[in-house]
Amino acid sequence: VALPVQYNCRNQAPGGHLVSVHNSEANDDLLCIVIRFNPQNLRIWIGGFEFFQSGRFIWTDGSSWNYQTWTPGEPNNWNSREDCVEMNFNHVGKWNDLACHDKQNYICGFKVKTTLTQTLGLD
Ligand SMILES: [Ca+2]
Ligand SMILES: [Ca+2]
Repeated sequence: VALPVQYNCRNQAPGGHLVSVHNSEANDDLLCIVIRFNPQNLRIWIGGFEFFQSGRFIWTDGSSWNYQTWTPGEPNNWNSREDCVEMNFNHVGKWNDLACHDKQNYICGFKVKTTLTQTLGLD
């Protein structure tokens, strides 16, 4: 899957991935982070992408696609070339499918629990 920013996340830390969103609270939290740290440009990649033009979306971290909050009319697969997912295009807090090679900010997620467990295990 052509998802360049995913590699940036992997380079930040082992197990890093683009953020996945599984409920409205997490979606609101994410929105708050973006508003706080980059209010001049709220559009941002999240870790969803369309699975081989199937119309089905999945997360880059392999977690289940159990929540979605699309902008009305999206995902529209514009020009048959939109397979990645961004947040805050036209509607604040909502998602849009977009061509994966577009340059944009992104948020990485890390499995904090796993890291903590492994660190404690070494003590
Ligand atoms: Ca698509
Ligand atoms: Ca779209």
